[in-house]
Amino acid sequence: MSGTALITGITGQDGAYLAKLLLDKGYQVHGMMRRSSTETLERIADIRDEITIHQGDLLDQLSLVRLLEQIEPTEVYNLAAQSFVPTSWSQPILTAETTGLGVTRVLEAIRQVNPNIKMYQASSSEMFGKVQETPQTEATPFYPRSPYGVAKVYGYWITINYRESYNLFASNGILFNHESPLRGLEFVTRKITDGVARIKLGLQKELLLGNLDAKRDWGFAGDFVNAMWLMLQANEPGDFVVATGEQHSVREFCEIAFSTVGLNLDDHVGIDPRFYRPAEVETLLGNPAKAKTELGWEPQVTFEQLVTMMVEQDLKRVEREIKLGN
Ligand code: NAP
Ligand code: G4F
Repeated sequence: MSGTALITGITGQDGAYLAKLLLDKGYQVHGMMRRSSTETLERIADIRDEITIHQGDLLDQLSLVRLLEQIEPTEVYNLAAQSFVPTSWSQPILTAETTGLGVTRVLEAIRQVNPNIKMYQASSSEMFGKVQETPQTEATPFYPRSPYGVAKVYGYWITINYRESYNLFASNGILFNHESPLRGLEFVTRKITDGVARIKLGLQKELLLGNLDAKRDWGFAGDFVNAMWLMLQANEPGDFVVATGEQHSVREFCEIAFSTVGLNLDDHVGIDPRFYRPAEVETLLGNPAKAKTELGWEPQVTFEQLVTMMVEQDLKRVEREIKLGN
């Protein structure tokens, strides 16, 4: 029997993929979005009529309590966050309030309104930061390297604390980087595929990036949201690494992206130190063995398929924009 789900952060990349997945499974899907003076529903435009959108904010406790009372969800997916690592240095307090304390606000609202609601917390591989072992598992100690990473460590532990203190069904997904054509343009993968499309179609000549040697375990967002759902269907709550188990550098991502359209990265990529970070996470590689064994989860899309999919979608979008004169 399907249930009623509330997704915070429904306007984001993962919110869009998760909403589609839950609709396919027969859920009633509700999304929370913060008030904005401009429209932010672009990623969920195609399912807008099948979901219910409510205004609320992770910074506002009462809005969360009211939503839970009104919607009566069986599952809450807390995806909302200030999620861009560089912004966490320029706005560390906001990041702590949203990405860190926001988790407590959701947990408190659940505890107060209905402690039987199951909760998914969007924890992150950024918590491993300056990695203490490779590959990273659920047992690897954290060493966050940004205000974002520190806020996510807080969110992780407060989720476990509410699970242990109040017996809530609350699970952490420790998700490694996951991307898609819906990824924000400021993240490196989408910045590259958008840049490749614009260079191929003659709109720009150069793509300026930061650290090309950084390595990430990149997967496809559509695969990763399935792991979120599986965590809330398990018999017991828990904490799970969700990753592909394969690592690539930013340079390798560029190489494949440029070669997809018959271009060479050396002719177009420049380095701009403005994109270096005060403290870098040089390498991340996850071991998803627990998710595979206990949840039966495995990624479906390969790294090469992911890069190609993103380049092709950006080419189509930029071509459309050119035709429309944007
Ligand atoms: P995203 O595209 O940046 O989406 C973030 C969402 O949070 C947006 O809907 C945003 O709304 C919303 N939001 C921000 N501040 C809010 C507030 N104060 N109140 C309510 N909503 C707020 O992020 P994503 O890639 O989908 O990631 C989803 C979650 O997973 C995040 O918590 C992220 O930190 C975490 N995560 C992501 C990855 C990854 O590789 N993608 C990996 C590990 C963990 P607006 O549209 O109004 O900005
Ligand atoms: O794409 P990024 O900005 O993602 P980052 O910092 O790994 O964070 C993402 O993944 C986390 C999971 O580990 C999430 F929790 C988080 O919310 C977010 O989704 O940067 C990836 C790497 C970094 O090492 C960065 O230094 O790419 C390097 N990079 C090189 N040039 C660049 C650039 N990053 C960006 N954003 N822009 C560049 O020009």
